[in-house]
Amino acid sequence: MSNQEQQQVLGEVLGPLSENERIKRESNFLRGTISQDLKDTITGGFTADNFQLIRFHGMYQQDDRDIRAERTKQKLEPLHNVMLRARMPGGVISPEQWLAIDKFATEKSLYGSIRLTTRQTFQFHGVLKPNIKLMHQTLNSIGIDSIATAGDVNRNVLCTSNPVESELHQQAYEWAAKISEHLLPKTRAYAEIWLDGEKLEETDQEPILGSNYLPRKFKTTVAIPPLNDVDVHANDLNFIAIAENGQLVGFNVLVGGGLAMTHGDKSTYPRCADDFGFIPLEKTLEVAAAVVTTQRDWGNRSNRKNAKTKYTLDRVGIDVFKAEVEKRAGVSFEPSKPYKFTERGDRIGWVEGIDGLHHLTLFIENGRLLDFPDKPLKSGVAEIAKIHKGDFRMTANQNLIVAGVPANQVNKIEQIAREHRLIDDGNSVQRQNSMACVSYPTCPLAMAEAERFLPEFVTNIEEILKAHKVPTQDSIITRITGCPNGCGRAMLAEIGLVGKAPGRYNLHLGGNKEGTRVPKMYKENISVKQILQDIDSLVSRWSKEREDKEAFGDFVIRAGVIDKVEISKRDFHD
Ligand code: SRM
Ligand code: SF4
Repeated sequence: MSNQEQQQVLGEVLGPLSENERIKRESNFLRGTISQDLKDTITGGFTADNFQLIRFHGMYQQDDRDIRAERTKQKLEPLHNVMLRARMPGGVISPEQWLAIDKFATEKSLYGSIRLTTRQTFQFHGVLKPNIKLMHQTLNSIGIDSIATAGDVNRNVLCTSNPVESELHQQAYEWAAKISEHLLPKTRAYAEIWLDGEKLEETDQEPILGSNYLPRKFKTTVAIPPLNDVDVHANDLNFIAIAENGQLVGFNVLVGGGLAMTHGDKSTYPRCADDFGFIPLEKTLEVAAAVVTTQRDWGNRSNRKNAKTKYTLDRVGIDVFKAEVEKRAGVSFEPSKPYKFTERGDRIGWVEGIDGLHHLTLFIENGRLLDFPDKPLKSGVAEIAKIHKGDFRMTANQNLIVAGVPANQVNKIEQIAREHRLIDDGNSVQRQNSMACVSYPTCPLAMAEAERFLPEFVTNIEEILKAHKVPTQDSIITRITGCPNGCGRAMLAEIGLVGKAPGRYNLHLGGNKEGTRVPKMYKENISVKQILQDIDSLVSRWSKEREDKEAFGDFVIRAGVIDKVEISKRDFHD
């Protein structure tokens, strides 16, 4: 049944299909005319539909917004380049792969950085057209691709990072990789265009995604309680690992999370995922495919702002959606098995795994790995990669784990990390629990600074906490996002700033430590000075009135400063 027929069955016709639907339909399974565009030396950019289609191949066309006006004045086109986002299920990368991506970023990108993202992978920023094919071929030579890390498909599958409980982590990671493979586009377009793959006679087939792909981006995680380091409620589909005697036996399935909204549009809102119930391990791939195909067929293809799974659930009803998934997967969800998330951030520093290996989580502020004048972070990781025998794990909080270190290498790796300021004892717990999206200068959608503003903002928060004598081990999960798309996951923070205009943000309060509650808007479109004044007076009250170890996000709700968001559709905007 087509999407429109399905919508009629559900009693609704949602309007004419969006332009993106035409682009996908006419793309010949995501090929478009990308190959021709690549040879066009008149422009550094991609033209017409290809601008959108390269996203399905893991790239976005960008330009440096800091120099855009100056180039326009000089009658030059913007300095078009691409940002590439790699596919790294579970964020696992070997030292050999690391050294190769480090070399490419240094030699062939405009910024020279490796940017760890909030979805456990890395991005190159600023790759010019003549280097794009080389980039894909370099990645391919080390077993990395960027298929489906953007566009209307299932994105990079996340998995809880820290391999302390090694066996369970290994099993969960293997499922993340299997789910990623299962839901991946099957078109040969990527191989043909970037890797000069052979053109086959037979037509491509997309049994799960369909020839029109999904109505919108789709995000999946595998989480291992009690850690919610992947922030499940930002995702369409989540598999919560349930273990018995240290062995994975199945998953609780959570559907319909997502954080984006549009300023001034009340039909959009951040939303936590709903619990569908427990499934045994052997049903995992069927359930993943059933959720994806239900969203594929029922998602809104007319209005992209209401197209994600969270809106489909609220439109058709959670029970109707769940029943359809059960039918398609041939499964009945059992009642969810008990589990509890207790924390979110990464455990910075060393931990010893049950297998006796050691794991070092490095705090990388904003995920930006670059050689800063006083902090040669990128070189530091490369030096570690030269001697490290385990692997690296990128976390969903933009940090990096040096995983699987034998006892006799701990001191050496620690020494390198300290020499390059990858370990800095001066970083407060507050700083380690703060995060921002990329925003300026590369993000075309940015409305206010985020990554470049975060360090200074955190210093201000640290001063406020100190002035009110908040114990140093206590912190407030603080996140900044340069626009309401929410890439820095401010919509699951205790204090969330959402960019409105340069120097102005909406201030949200009331998320919790576990990441299971969306914060509500406290004040709209206010200056940084006003934000700091408000936080100062609220922290002052919190320090005096908090109960026992009450967290800031819980306090502001109990004290009546802000209302609790229980059901987003009902509570978020009221
Ligand atoms: Fe994002 C678009 C960066 C995680 C919601 N995001 C973008 C783009 C590509 C801008 C664009 O469309 O041209 C940004 C590129 C900036 C740059 O220069 O690098 C961008 N998003 C990022 C990253 C790099 C932020 C970071 O600081 O780490 C994250 C990359 C993740 C990855 O590796 O795949 C990133 N984006 C997120 C998250 C958080 C998450 O998934 O945990 C969200 C909110 C969760 C969600 O999806 O609801 C998020 N990004 C968006 C949206 C809004 C989607 C929507 O539902 O409407 C957009 C805009 C869009 O899709 O139209 C967007
Ligand atoms: Fe860009 Fe907005 Fe995402 Fe920040 S939240 S990276 S400004 S799209």
